[in-house]
Amino acid sequence: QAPNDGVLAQDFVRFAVESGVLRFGEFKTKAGRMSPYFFNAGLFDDGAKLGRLAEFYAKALLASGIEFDMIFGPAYKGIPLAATVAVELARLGRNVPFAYNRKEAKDHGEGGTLVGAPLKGRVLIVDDVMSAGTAARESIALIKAAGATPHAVAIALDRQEKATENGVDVEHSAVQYVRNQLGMQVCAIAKLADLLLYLSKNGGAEMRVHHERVFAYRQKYGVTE
Ligand code: OMP
Repeated sequence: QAPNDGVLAQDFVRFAVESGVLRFGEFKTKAGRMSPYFFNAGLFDDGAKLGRLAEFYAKALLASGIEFDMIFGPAYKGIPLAATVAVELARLGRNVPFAYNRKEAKDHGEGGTLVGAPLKGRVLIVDDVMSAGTAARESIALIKAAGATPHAVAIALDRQEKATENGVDVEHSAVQYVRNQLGMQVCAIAKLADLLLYLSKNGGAEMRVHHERVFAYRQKYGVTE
């Protein structure tokens, strides 16, 4: 991990909380857990916020040293993310091809489900959040089917919680599975541990309550790093 990771992660958590993208309350996750926090990347909903978000991804990626030949954005939420990250990387001097998929196959015009550059070489998947890893598995299968190599994943937030397999909690997180079992590299701008650090450092009674709840959630569903 690059030495500036901690600073970038803290800046990012602050940005997400202040933009109202990272919220506190009671939310049901895709895996059916009641979570005291939720990160909704769809709320980076204007040009300035989206541009800043892309800057965080690009900086985290460059600091990670991960090598890749192209970028893939899984439909739907991954599409604007991957597109803006590709633009930002080009701005920083690292221009790479970019592709995304449709959820529905098109039977006229150009046809198929893939749009953009042909999938080949080491592909970097850009997505929002990884919890149980369902979304990542779908992208990996799609990239393999196209004859390319799913090489790395970039996400904004690693929730660091137990993955589920056939509805049952397992001991590892989705990110750990992708790293250790699939041998892929993962770059997360921030993770649950960074959120807890932010909540513990940024005083105020309200933040203390959030910290307690998020901490209790990690005790129940979290994994060790
Ligand atoms: P997995 O596909 O199970 O890894 O869950 C990731 C997806 O969960 C994301 O792509 C979102 O649709 C959703 N999600 C969030 O966006 N933010 C969260 O904080 C938590 C989830 C979630 O449902 O787990």
